[in-house]
Amino acid sequence: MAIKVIFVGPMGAGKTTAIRTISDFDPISTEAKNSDRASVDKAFTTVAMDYGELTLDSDRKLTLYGVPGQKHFDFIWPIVANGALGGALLLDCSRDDWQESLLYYVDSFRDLADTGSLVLALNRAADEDGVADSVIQLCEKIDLALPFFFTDPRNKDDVYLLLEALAINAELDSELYGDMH
Ligand SMILES: Nc1nc2c(ncn2[C@@H]2O[C@H](COP(=O)(O)OP(=O)(O)O)[C@@H](O)[C@H]2O)c(=O)[nH]1
Ligand SMILES: [Mg+2]
Repeated sequence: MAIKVIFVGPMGAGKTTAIRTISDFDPISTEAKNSDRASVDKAFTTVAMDYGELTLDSDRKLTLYGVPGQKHFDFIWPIVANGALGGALLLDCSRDDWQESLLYYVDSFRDLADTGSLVLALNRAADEDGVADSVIQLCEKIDLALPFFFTDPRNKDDVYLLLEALAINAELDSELYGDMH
């Protein structure tokens, strides 16, 4: 069985790095060459996506998708999110606009966020307490309780932690709500 997990967030947040850190093979990346959006299929093969896999056991593997972060690719986001167990939203907290990005991407992936299968991966946070306070405030504002972790996408244990959090949330969600979503 293949279980799909997506990595989202702005450019430079660490999506490709996170997939590379845990994938069984060097992630396959497509190049952005084509801005023709007339055909989604065509666009899908030509936007900058990463793909990797993490084998769990003999009959389960995670398929890992890095979603192109640029806003002009946002038409592809719901397609990539379709059927995903969950997603990690990666943010580079050393950037001045990380809070804005958080709100923007959570809104874009609200369906995942509402089912509890979106976790925040906070990278490059110099002041973790300050960032944590800001995240809690932002989540209150948008009426969501998102799990968040301070991570370095180059660190295997950090990326595994994100996956575990997603798996636990997905399991709880289906136990509590069944197929309601
Ligand atoms: N110091 C540091 N570097 C990071 C971190 N996350 C990513 N990087 C580096 O930032 C660069 C951009 O990351 P990348 O994975 O390409 O970002 P993407 O655009 O989201 O795919 C890479 O050179 C990473 O090694 C982090 O938490 N700390
Ligand atoms: Mg990338």
